Amino acid sequence: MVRLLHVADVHLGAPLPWLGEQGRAHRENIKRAFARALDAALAEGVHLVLIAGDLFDRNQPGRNLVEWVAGQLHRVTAKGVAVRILPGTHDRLQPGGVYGWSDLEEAGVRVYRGEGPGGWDVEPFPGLDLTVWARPTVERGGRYRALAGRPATPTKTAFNVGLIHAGLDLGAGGDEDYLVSEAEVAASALDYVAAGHWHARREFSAGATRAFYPGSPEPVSADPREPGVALLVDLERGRPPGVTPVPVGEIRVAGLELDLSVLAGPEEAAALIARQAGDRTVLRARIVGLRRAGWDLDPAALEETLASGFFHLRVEDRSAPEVPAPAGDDDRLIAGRFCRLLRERLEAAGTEPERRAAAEALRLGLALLDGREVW
Ligand SMILES: [Mn+2]
Repeated sequence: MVRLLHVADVHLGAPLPWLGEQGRAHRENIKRAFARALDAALAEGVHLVLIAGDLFDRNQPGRNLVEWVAGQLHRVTAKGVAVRILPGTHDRLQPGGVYGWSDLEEAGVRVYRGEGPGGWDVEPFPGLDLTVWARPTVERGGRYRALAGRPATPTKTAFNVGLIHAGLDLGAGGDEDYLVSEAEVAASALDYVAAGHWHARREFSAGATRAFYPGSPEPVSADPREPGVALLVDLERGRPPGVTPVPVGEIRVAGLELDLSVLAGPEEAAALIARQAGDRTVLRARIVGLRRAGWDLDPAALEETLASGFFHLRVEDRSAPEVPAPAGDDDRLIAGRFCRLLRERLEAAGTEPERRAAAEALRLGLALLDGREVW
C-alpha cells in the first residue's frame, strides 16, 4: 500500500483584513494547522506529501516565513518522506518569486516547474510503483484545461496520481486560469487527482478516478465552513483509493441572519448571537428586515459587548427603519406610494421567500429613494 498526504491552499502569510485585529493571531493558526498536517504525515506513515498550490498567499512572502516553512518541511524529508510542491495561483512560478529561492530545495523538497512537454512534470517514484503528473500554474489568463495534454511515460506504474490547481468546471464558465471537469477526471485514467484552488473541501470523483479538494486548513475568507483538514490517501492494488480527512484546523466560520420582522426585540438579537459563542468561532451576523420604532439596535455596540466570546465577531446592519404610517402612506409622494405597494406585497406574501423578497425590496427601495448607497 502507498499512503499520501494531500494538502492545498494553506495561504501562509495571508493578510486577512476581514479578521481585523485578529489577523495576526489567525496567521499563527494557519502556521499551526500546516505544522499539524506535517505531524500527521509523520504519525501516519505517509510516503509522499503533495501540496496542491497556494502554500503561500503571495509570491514574495517574508524571509522569516519561508525559513520557517523550510524548517517544517525538513522535519518530514529528514525522515525519508518525499515532499512535492505545486505552485498555485497565489504563489505561481515567476521570476524573483518564492520558488526561485533556494530554501525549499535545500530542505529536500522538489517544486514542480512544468518543464516537461505541455507544461507537465512527470515524476516516477520507482520504490512506490507510482507516478505523479503535476501541472503547475505558470501564467495567468490561460484558461487551460488542467488535465489536458498529459504526456505518456515510458514506464507504467501501478499507481498514477495527478496534481493540479484548478477551478471545478460546473458548466457556468468563469475566469479561472485552469479548469477541470468531472468528465475529464473520468477520462484521465488516474487513480487519484490531488487538486487545489477551492477553499472548501469537496469531492469530484468520476468514473474510476477519485478526485478531491481538501480545502484550506484554516479559513482564509469569511465564507461559512467547518475547521479544515488534510487528506490521507491510501492506494492499494485492485481497489479504489481510500480517502480519510485528518482534522488540522481549529477555526470555524459561521453565518447568522437576524431577521427583525420575526424577532421579539433587540434583546433576542443579542441572545441569538451569544448562543453561537466559542473561542474558535468566527461569526458574521447580519441584521436584516424592518426595524420597528424604538428598537435600539446598534451593531457596533453588539460587537463590543459580545466579541469576547468569539475568535472574531462581525455584526453587519442591513436593516431599514420602518417608515411611520402617516408620512409613508401619503400617496402623493413616490416614497409613500412605493411603501404602500410593498406593504401590500408583504401582507399578501404566501411564502417565507416571497415575504423576505418584499421586505428586502422595501428596504433597498427606501434607501435608494433616500439617496443612500445600497448593496
Ligand atoms: Mn487558494
